[in-house]
Amino acid sequence: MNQTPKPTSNPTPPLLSAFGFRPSAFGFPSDFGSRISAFLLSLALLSACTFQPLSAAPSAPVRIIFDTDIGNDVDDALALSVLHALQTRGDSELLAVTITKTDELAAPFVDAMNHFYGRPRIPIGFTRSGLTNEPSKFLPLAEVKDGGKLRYPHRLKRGSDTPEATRLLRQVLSRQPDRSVVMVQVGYFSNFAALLGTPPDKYSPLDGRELVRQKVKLLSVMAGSFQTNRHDLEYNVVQDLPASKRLARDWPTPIVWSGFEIGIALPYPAISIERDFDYVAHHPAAEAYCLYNPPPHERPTWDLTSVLYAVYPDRGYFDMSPPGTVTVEPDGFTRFTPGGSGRDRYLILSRIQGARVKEALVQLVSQPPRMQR
Ligand SMILES: [Ca+2]
Repeated sequence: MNQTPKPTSNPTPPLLSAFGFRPSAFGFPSDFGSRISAFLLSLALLSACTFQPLSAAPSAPVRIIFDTDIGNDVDDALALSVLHALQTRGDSELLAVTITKTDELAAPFVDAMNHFYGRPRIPIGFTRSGLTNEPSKFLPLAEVKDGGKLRYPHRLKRGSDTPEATRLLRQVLSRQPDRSVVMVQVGYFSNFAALLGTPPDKYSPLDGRELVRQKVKLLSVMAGSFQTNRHDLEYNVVQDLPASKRLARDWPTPIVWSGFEIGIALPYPAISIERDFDYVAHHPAAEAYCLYNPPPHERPTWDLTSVLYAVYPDRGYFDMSPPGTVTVEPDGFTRFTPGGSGRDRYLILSRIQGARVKEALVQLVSQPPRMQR
């Protein structure tokens, strides 16, 4: 008795390559029908892989407002580079940058980076919160001259020459389509909390909270700590604690929190700082990194993660907590309570996702400017 299994009537080959081809399908002139069937199946699979994504309409660039304490840690500068790279790729549009660090060189430094990336007209707003300023290791780069000329050309000389942050936020938000803006906060809570309390003005008949409710679809914030076995008091939360409590209590749109544990699990590779920026004599983000803490130090990428999620929420870079509510406790601890209306979620990172995120961030931070845009 012949124990060799008969070919089934189904011509589907048992093994296909990654592209849908079974190598043997083209190697034997016999069994012509199976060959054609396998070929047609391969074509179908290839079509599905190749053309299906293109049939979807390209999505509009994500409208971003970036609020930063740039000048403290250097991850803010790297995050701003990521935003410019994403805009060059057509995936986001930076509507404005607002600053919570009370250093008069913070706005000139942002202006210098915007000039470096070929976008000198991005509006910049500056806090009037009166918080104590900590000296910066890298903001003086804004004033460095080589041969009598600014190393990083820009126009702004002082932060206080710019509009007050909440005024600029109201002006910019009022011009946007409803529920279209993603606000990214990677520093103190001062500006966005103050925005909630602003009264109607010439830009909008809505108060601040209603204006946010109408124009904003998401707040992506780097703040807090959501490791269940710890009681960390995270820097961004405690610097202006009344503002943090107010925002957590009153913010009217969904919030996604990138906790301390996410960025610290993703140190920026020092080798990238050493090798990936020599396409230009001076790069503001790389130079700021070296002034802050040079290689071989590998700086956590806290602020970059909130930017990446804001623009690519559906790319699987992170997992999400269940919905719940974050409250800021009297000492600044961010307590997450699952359930309820579910305004808040926080990012979760697996080891595999970590490798993907780190690679994406390196590519984006080091992406050269495209000066014509
Ligand atoms: Ca920051």
